Amino acid sequence: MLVRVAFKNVNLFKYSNTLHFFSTNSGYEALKGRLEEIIPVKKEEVKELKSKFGHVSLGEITIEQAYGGMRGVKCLVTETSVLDPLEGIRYRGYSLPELLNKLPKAKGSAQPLPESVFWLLLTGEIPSFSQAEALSKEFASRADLPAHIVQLLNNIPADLHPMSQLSAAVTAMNSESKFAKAYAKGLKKSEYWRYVLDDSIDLISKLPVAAAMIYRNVFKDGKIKAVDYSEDYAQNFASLLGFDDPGFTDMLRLYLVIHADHEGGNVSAHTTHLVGSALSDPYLAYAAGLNGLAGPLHGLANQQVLLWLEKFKKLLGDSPITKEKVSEIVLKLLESENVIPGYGHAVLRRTDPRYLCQREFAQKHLPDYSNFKLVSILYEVVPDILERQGKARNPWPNVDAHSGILLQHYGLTEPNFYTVLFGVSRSLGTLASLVWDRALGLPLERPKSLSTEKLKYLVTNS
Ligand code: CMX
Repeated sequence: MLVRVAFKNVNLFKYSNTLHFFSTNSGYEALKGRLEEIIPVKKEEVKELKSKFGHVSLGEITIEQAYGGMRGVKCLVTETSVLDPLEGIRYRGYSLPELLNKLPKAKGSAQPLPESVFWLLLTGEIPSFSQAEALSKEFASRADLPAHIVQLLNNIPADLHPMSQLSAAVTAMNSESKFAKAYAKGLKKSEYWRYVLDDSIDLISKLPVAAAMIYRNVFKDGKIKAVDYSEDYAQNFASLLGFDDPGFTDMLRLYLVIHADHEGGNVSAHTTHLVGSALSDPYLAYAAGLNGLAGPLHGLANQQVLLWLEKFKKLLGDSPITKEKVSEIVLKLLESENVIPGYGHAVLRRTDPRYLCQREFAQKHLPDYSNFKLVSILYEVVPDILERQGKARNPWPNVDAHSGILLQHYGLTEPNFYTVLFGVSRSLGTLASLVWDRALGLPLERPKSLSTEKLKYLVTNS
């Protein structure tokens, strides 16, 4: 039976019989089953590590670090990925080039299925194609938004930033939290992770629909297609946004894979972990993470890069692009702007491999695109300038220096939507970590703070 749910500006269709079929099917059961085997083993490992080596110091913390954003302070445990300053991110031990090679690919595509990243981050294992495909179906089957979220997104001011709209929608989705409901009734601590997993899968499933509604409402005609239960996550996301070019979908797959996780200390991951530690449900925890991602020094940098490139082009005018001219304009912009967006990183000390994956994609699919040529010449010029300026510890480009121009090439030309795409992808890593936080029974996070007065007292009395 075809049930048509009509909302202001939106047409959502759902096949109730298909929904029933997939709700008993089981990307979810398969993933939960595997975690039921893995979690007790890991818990034992952690118990032994703590009992034998719990006293081992991970290093001193200096006053400089306390004032300096806690750079380099090793005080968090995140199972899903580890970031090396020189080598870049490894998801469960795999570098990005390894992952692009090993993860199951979408049918007829050279790019991996982002759903396989969720499986990997949760279990530490590369899933088979059929395991990833079961997750595609699971995500599609849970994609419908509750009516009050549709209403909220249709009534929210269209000029509110898309990230604020997404964060508001995710916060309000906590009406659906199975964790919050079970907790209110009384839930054993050892059971927390199951509900957090269930909520996380629901949220990951619904994010593309919420994001696409925001895109279609703010920038297009407010109409949105139906989710296709036979398609994978990125294919559905692309068509909900209104793109039918297979090149766009492939680029989106790459985008969703490389933005998914960046260990635990970055603002979005750390915030999700911190808020989740208060046993706020996954919706509330991830909405907090999204609010952090919306800052210009973090995820919003992908929007800022495009705005910066526009200013650059205005100053360039009709002049030919030479290294000398590019240098001159970059220096001029540095005088008026605090930072060159897309360059530098709090941990990385070389070019971000996420940048390099996108560069490789562009070299293959859009080598003659003018914006790609511009980004490439900036890559030759900006690091020298930042090095000569002598402030930035890392003069090399990060992920955000490249992503916007890929989106521009395929026709997604609205920069203030870019961080929303980052927000959909980052859910895969932060929510996988949240499941592990609860599986390992990590407590409320509550570090100690000191005042300047207290620090002065400590140094003069030590
Ligand atoms: N352009 C100009 N100056 C820069 C710079 C850049 N791209 N990156 C760092 N600096 C400056 C800092 O502003 C700081 O200056 P002050 O001492 O005057 O405050 C100095 O160099 C030292 O900073 P740092 O130790 O190298 O960098 P941090 O660890 O403090 O910050 C980051 C890292 C990413 C916030 C910073 O490099 C930056 O602002 N980059 C531009 C914004 C950006 O691309 N953010 C996205 C990061 C990736 C992501 O999370 O999505």
